[in-house]
Amino acid sequence: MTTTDINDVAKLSRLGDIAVLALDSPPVNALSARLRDGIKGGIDQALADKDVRAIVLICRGKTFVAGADITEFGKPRTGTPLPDLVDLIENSPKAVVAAIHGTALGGGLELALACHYRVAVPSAKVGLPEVKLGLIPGSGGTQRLPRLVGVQKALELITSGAQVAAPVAEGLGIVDKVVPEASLEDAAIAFARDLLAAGASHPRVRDRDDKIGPARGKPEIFAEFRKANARAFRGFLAPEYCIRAIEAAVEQPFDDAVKYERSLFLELVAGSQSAAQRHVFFAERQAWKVPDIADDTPTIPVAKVGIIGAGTMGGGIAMNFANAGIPVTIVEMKQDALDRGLGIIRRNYEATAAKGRLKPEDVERRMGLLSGALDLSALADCDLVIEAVFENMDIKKDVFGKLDGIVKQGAILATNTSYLDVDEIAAATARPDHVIGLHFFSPANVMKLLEVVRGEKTAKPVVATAMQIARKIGKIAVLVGVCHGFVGNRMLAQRQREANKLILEGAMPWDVDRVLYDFGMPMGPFAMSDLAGLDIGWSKETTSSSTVREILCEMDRRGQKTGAGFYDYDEKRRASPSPVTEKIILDLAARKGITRRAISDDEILERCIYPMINEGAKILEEGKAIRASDIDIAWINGYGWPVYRGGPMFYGEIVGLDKVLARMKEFEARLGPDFKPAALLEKLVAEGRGFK
Ligand code: 3H9
Repeated sequence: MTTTDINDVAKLSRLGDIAVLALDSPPVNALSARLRDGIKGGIDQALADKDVRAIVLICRGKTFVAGADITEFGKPRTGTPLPDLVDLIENSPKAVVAAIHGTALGGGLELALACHYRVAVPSAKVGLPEVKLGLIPGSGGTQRLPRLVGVQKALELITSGAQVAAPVAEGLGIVDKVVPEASLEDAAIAFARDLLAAGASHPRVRDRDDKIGPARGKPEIFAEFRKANARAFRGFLAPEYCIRAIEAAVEQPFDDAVKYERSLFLELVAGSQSAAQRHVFFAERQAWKVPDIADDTPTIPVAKVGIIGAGTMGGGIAMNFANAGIPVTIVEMKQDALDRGLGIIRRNYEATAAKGRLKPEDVERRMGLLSGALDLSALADCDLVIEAVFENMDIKKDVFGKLDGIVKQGAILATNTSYLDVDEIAAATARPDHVIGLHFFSPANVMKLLEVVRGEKTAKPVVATAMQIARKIGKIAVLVGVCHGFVGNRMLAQRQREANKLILEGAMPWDVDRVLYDFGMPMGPFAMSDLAGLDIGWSKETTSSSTVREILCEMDRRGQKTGAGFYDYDEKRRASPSPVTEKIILDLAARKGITRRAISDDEILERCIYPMINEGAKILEEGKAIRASDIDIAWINGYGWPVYRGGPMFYGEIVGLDKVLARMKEFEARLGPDFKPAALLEKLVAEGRGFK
């Protein structure tokens, strides 16, 4: 065997008449310029070697090529373009076999689809996840995949970015052969030898028409797909571009359609949506990293969890742990509340099972991990106890004081408070270093975000354990500091305040909601309040008819649950603007001496969003979040901020921090100190910098 280093990431070996081009660029063999050059050099050399009759393309390390190198996007392009490489391989007169392990994703799968054959180990996965980065596959993926799997399947796979396991990929025709896990290279070489021995041709995917031909001249296939997915695709450019490129695969000659695909890709890669989604990709990975906590910080094994409170929150939290196979004891004060809570959890699981997303035996297994108790003493041997009781400082302090005396030393005591001072709660115990906030978002079994609230005295192993357990239960954790409402709710309060002011100054709730919905939020603040219930925190005894919400509650318009709130609801819970609310608003504005005026959509948006960005800047200057991108991750995963706008802080940068600051100053002059710019915002603008 002879081996040549093509460059530092590509090696070419020859075993008889088979050349093996091995790529080794950790961590994921992303197609950097160096790797692309290495592949080109290797293929050229193998083609020039008259003794080579077939080529195997394989990767070292944990995975086949996981895609283009995302860090190169948005920078000047260097090295061999991927489309050229793909053409070189597909048109190679010697058969090229891709040997896949790990994940062949994006440009990695495109490379493999240009090969004449693909073999993969059973654990391998393939997919075109570009859409998740606001892109479409840019090197023939939208052209070749439909030729192998058909139009419908290609639409599904490419617009979802889903990964397919090798055995399924074999059934779909993406992979030619699944080979034993432990012997990929040998099996790929044997596969190539068999091809040569059989004198097999080496087909090009581009020449196939059997799977796409039937869809030709049938625009309804694409129209129906768009319609069926309109909700999921709302606001995103990339899924629509994927559909157009696949339609081109069906309707246009290959070379024209590839050019079209490329033009769509280049447009998207230069646009703000993809920049936002790429930002989110890296931000999600960054959020796990805590600068002052080393990777080797010891963690506390969490084998058993206690939860106090079997209400909606406590029940949802418990499900996360049961889902991850961790036993949970739930403590409630009364048997009927406990039974109700456990009953709701069971119904939740059964509903999931009814949709086919959970096996009946898994329902039982998970329920079997949950036990109930009426006394805190049942929590003595838990490693982590999470309190999810009523949001009241005195109650929480009382609970923590008791827990401290009951739960074994070394265990973590966590509060699910959404606003309260974690340090004050910690001070009710003799182990403040083992107290932390774990702020779940409702519904806690569904929402991805977990704000991990680090108290002044929280020990590093406790923080490290919280981050680790968050990952284990499938959450995206953001580490935050103690302040009122932490990161998410503290910023939300800014938006809420402005929304309430706007409706008195001249807008209507449905105007504000429409603007924020069109911006990409799942719903506006008033629709959201109606859904949550307007009477949260409201009381008959203290109400004073001084806000629209109070007056609505006084009239028993408490939101969706009473059939009316800011909106009127029909029997199917469909909302319509309410003349009653309109009158309440007009009367209250008059009573407060406010002269109403026409308010533009732009003003609504800026007034709701810019103070949030400003508050985010204050959070950063106070050190309550580690980095701006963590704030973005919190808003995307906890509040449905549209991922294609990258989170509030990224959005501020897209708008231009100078513009945000200028508007804040205008609003401050006109509307008062609610708009006082954060010192950090002033500083960054003065220095011409962004949040990074
Ligand atoms: C594309 O291919 C476009 C083409 O169609 C057209 C081109 C013309 N680039 O996730 P992990 C880093 S678009 C650069 O923690 P895992 C990642 O940031 C691309 N870096 O590991 C992290 O760095 P750090 C289509 C990348 O085992 C480290 O690798 N492909 C890339 O949990 C480990 O990552 C995709 O969208 C990349 N492409 O999961 C696939 N990928 O350690 C994106 C990863 O410094 N990647 N890094 O934080 C993934 O989905 C996962 O990383 C993967 C591994 C499943 C591969």
